[in-house]
Amino acid sequence: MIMRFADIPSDIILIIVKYLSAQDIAALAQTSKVLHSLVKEYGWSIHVRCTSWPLSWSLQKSFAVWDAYSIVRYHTLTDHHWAHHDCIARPLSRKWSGKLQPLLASNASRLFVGAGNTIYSYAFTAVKPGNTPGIQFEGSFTTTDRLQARRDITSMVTVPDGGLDRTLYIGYHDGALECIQLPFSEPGQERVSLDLATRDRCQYYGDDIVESISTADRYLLALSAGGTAAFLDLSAPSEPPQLVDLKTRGWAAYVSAQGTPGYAAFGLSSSSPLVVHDIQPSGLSEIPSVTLSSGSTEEPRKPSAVYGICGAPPSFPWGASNQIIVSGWYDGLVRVHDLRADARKTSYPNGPGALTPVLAMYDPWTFEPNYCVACGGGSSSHIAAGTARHSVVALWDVRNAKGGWSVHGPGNDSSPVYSIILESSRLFGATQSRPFVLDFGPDSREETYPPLHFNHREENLRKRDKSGIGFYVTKYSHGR
Ligand SMILES: *[C@@H]1O[C@H](CO)[C@@H](O)[C@H](O)[C@H]1NC(C)=O
Ligand SMILES: CC(=O)N[C@H]1CO[C@H](CO)[C@@H](O)[C@@H]1O
Repeated sequence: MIMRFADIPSDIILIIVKYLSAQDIAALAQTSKVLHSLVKEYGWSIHVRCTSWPLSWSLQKSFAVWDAYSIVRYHTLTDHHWAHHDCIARPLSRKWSGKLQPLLASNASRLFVGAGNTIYSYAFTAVKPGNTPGIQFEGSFTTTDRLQARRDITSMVTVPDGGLDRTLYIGYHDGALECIQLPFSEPGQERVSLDLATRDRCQYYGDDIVESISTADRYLLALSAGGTAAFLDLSAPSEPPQLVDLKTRGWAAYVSAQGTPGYAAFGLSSSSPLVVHDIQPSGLSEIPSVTLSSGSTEEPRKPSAVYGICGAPPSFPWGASNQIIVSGWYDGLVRVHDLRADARKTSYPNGPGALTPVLAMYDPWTFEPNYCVACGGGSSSHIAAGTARHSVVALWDVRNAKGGWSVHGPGNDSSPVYSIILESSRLFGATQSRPFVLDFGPDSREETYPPLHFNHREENLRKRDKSGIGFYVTKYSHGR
């Protein structure tokens, strides 16, 4: 007996839908009125449930109220824009005076920019389908009354605070670490002074710079420039932190709490600049369990430095795993190590094993150090690196790592990109002069972003892009 497709019961079709791509489901919906309404009613929501989507803090509030079709449409158009290197480049504020080393942090409600003694807060707006979620300037806060390099913010992360989404851990140049809950203020109010009397500043490092902070679940890990790690359990706030001396210049800390054991990864200046310490029930291990090597076979290993470390998102193409570590190196390479790989070469007896990278990438046109790395983007398959010069962000799709490309930030500052956050459709970055966004999502409008007030010196921000919303920026591909 020949069964016609139209005779297949709807519940069977909906089981098949689970395995289809968005494009296939859209094609299915075009074949008949019955299938069109079946897809409209159930198909898209099944697809949304069965797909592991890229993380997007700035979209989360809108997606919570959007219908399934609108969410799939947004992601599909975003992935298409990523594939075509098509984004809107836009500054989020006017140029700062002086050269700052800003930091970015975000949660489901806000993007925070810490620069000098100021924390700028940008709120993510919830919008109806067909619009794109906005990023609006909310206000700014100052951590000291006077501008003083010693009091500058040098590291910053968000921590869960029961949904208020206004709590940050901040590390300073003078060695202080503090937890700040930003107060509510009038919208748009600038430079609201944070009352020092009510703040709880801890000084675990003496006057050593707090170079990097990372947090996961209940753990907070801070690393000083002098190479001391402070490991805190936020669920036991009265306990003093565990201090681990890494005995070399410290740059980057990254903590992962999922899986057993969790671990801390450190970026250092050393001949073994990237090391992993396990988190044991008794605390952070004093010695590394594995060193992550550059992959170079030269012996002895040349000293290098690792400035940025991140993990992979749950929807990464290699599978959800906390065992993937992405790092940005001084020698211009971005390396990816997989702790699951068993090709550990023990280079010195009784020492920790050394793991070689599973992937290494670089921008062949500028061998600049990488200051920061992030993972996510379209299809969750991208790695981004903020490089040391010309506000260049380098991007690679791990499914085709040879096809990388780079883009200069809007304003084209002759500055490093100090900090980046990568979501599905948006890359937030910050140079010495300004925070900016590269937006790969659809439907952006002028009102999506904070209004721009330029001063006459910003000649690199005169030329608008073809959308008229962003600015013309230089892009180039890494291939010949
Ligand atoms: C940005 O700077 C680079 C090099 O510094 C230059 O090649 C490029 O043309 C500039 N792009 C724009 C849009 O000004
Ligand atoms: C990047 C980051 O730390 N995001 C946090 C923002 O806040 C949410 C809760 O609202 C946390 O789950 C995220 O981890």
